[in-house]
Amino acid sequence: MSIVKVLGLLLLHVALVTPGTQICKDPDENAYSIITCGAPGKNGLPGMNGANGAKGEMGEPGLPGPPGETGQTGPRGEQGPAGPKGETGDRGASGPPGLQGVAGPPGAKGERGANGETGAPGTQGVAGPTGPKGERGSSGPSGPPGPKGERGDNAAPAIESLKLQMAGMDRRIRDLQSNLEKQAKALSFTKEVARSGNKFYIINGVETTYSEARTSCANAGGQLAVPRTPEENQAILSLRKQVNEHAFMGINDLQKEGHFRDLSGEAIKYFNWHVGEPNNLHGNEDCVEIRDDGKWNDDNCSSKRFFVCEF
Ligand code: MAN
Ligand code: CA
Ligand code: CA
Repeated sequence: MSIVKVLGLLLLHVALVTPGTQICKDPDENAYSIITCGAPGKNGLPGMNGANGAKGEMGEPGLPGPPGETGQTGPRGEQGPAGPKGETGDRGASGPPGLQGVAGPPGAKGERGANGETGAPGTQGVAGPTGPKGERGSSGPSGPPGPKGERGDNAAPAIESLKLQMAGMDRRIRDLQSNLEKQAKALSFTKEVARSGNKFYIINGVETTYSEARTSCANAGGQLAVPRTPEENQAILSLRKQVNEHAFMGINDLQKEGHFRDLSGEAIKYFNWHVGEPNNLHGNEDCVEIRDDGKWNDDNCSSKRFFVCEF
């Protein structure tokens, strides 16, 4: 509470105890005035100075003042810590040569050297066993003519004799030739003989087993016929037609099933099998026969058949 207010309240207390005074409040000044309700009094003496007010609040800090003057140089500080290690300097010049070192340990064994030069020939070895007889060499060149022989006997009679002999042989050959031509014509006259090239085929009209047929042909100086070409097959067929039955030929697979060979054991190269043949029916057909159409069939070797021989 301000000092003015305190003074006001004091005056009010006096007024309340003084008759003829009234306390009036000034609304603008929010203060109390003492109004004399009697005759106007004289102005009083000016009051005494009031006591000092309370200390005000601390103001804002002022602006910084100007820099002071440079002080005196301070004493020398203590030595600082060691700085970082510098970079490696340039390499120095070579020093003087050192003393000679001690000899090192022996090195590893070297590689094998090149072959030496050929030595002098050794002494002759013992002769080896006799080798096999070599093949006969080719004929050498003709030798020089021998010395002239002594004069012989007169050759004229011997030559005359030879001439006579040769003339006789000529006659015999001509007779044989004409005889053969006659026989060939006679054979061609029969239906049981056929010819293809230099081969004659003959059928004798006998039925027998394959084995006996083979023997019969051989005994006659021929063999069971083996057609090697369609022409020869045709010649054999012409004979088979004379008997109107199948006829054995010199082909079989007796040695190995399915491998048909001629009587010398050679595999045949010309075939004329009927469709479906050879079928080795019942597992028992190893001998070849020629059918009425010229085609071939394998049949049982024990069957009795006509057969054709070739000469
Ligand atoms: C008969 C025999 C056989 C032949 C057959 C064909 O059975 O001649 O060899 O394979 O006929 O049908
Ligand atoms: Ca067979
Ligand atoms: Ca058959």
